Amino acid sequence: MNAYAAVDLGASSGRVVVGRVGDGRLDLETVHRFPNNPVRAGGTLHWDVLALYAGILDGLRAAGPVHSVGVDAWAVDYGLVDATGALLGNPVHYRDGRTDGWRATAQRLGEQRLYATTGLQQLPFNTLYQLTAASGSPQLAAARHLLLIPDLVGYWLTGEIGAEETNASTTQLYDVRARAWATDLIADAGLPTSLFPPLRRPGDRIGPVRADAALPYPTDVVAVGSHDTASAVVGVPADGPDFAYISCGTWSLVGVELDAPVLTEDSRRANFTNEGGVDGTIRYLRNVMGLWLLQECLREWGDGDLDALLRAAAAEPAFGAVVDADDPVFLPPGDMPARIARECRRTGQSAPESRPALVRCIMDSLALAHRRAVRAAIALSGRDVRVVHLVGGGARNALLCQLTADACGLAVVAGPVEATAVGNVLVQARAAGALRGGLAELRKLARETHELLAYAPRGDTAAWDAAAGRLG
Ligand code: ADP
Ligand code: LRH
Repeated sequence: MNAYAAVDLGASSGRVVVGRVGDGRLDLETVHRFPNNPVRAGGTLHWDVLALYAGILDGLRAAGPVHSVGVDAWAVDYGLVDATGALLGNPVHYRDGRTDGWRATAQRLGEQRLYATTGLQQLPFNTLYQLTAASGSPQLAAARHLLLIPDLVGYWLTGEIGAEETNASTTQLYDVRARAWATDLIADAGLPTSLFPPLRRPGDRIGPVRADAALPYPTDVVAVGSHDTASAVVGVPADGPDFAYISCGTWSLVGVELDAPVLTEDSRRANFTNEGGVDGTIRYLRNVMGLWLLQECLREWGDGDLDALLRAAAAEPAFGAVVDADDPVFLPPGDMPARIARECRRTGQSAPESRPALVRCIMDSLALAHRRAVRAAIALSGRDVRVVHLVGGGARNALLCQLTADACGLAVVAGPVEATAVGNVLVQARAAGALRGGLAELRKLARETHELLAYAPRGDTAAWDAAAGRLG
């Protein structure tokens, strides 16, 4: 069996997972996990990208000989490198406030034109708005190449410059139908088109790992769905096309897989995105604020025992208070319990009085947001949905899985927790010729090699309708 290393950088942690593929088997082993702790310095929130790279190298050393390495990470963020290849400043975190004036840029370029070209949802941190916020800066003036986070890691590992297309599709500077950089839009945004590297597709070989990485074995880097959500969607263990997915970690990415983008006015107004998937598919989805709400409360409370807290939350009465999880007020870091309490009071509810009650409020609110996004995805795409696949770290949260099934009125199948690494490894194995077929064949292997948990809806629809009504 060949071994492949999946480097998966999430907003809350990074990991290196070794996947062994062959004879109908897919064995995964997480060989290294490291924290991803953003750092505020000089008034700006940064990713600690060198600490992440050090974690990646440690993980690849621990992995032992692998046929290839694939790198995926969160979307939209980037490093700028100059003509000598030097990184110009630390990549800025998408939760930094520098893009607060994004709407003026959107209006100048035309919101309808932006959607018609890129199919992308409006999020304040889209690469377009990060770049326009940085316009006139010395870094941008000195920049020769823009490298999205997985492409930056690929560059350090191989010396090769490029942009993998699933992640390029999240920049709002990529033409979703032409599958090419939207050069007119880039120029109209006042950005040099030369910044944007040649595109590569999942499965393309990027190059051999350089001696400089000091790995104890030779190997190649191969492009995967380098947007973590694109790899997670490959790892969804669906049987047939009539499924919705929730890739549930720091964010919940909620949607369906389509063959072509939906660029209607209704879709634009619902802020649904058409991101590029592996094999030319479209990930038609919405960003729901996700377990970020819980992560930030835990950070405030000094972490603690998550299992015990979730058990206590399950014993709390349902719908004590609910908030609109998607409210942009929750986007920045810090002060989360107080912000949630404020939102409860602002909407005429009493704020949760204990930690378990607050966690229950988050779980009910996330389940409601999942329901809203699943229903909108179905209505806007016309896709039949029989089952909701919930993958990522959230698949470990039985309360959230059950509440999501109840709220959606659909069966939820939970797992794999490491769907992103699964999708990353499967695409590498196919590129190596060890697997054949399309996404259905790759998913069959994910399904047959992972324990999945099914949650049936418990039928209290009226209560969920009433709770949804409270959000307006
Ligand atoms: P990301 O890739 O965005 O960093 P993950 O997919 O790794 O996120 O998911 C992380 C989340 O998974 C955590 O914030 C936590 O809420 C949830 N999680 C992880 N382990 C458990 C567990 N044992 N029980 C419940 N939830 C868990
Ligand atoms: C999830 C994710 C998501 C993006 C966000 C920035 O990790 O990639 O798909 O919208 O991070």
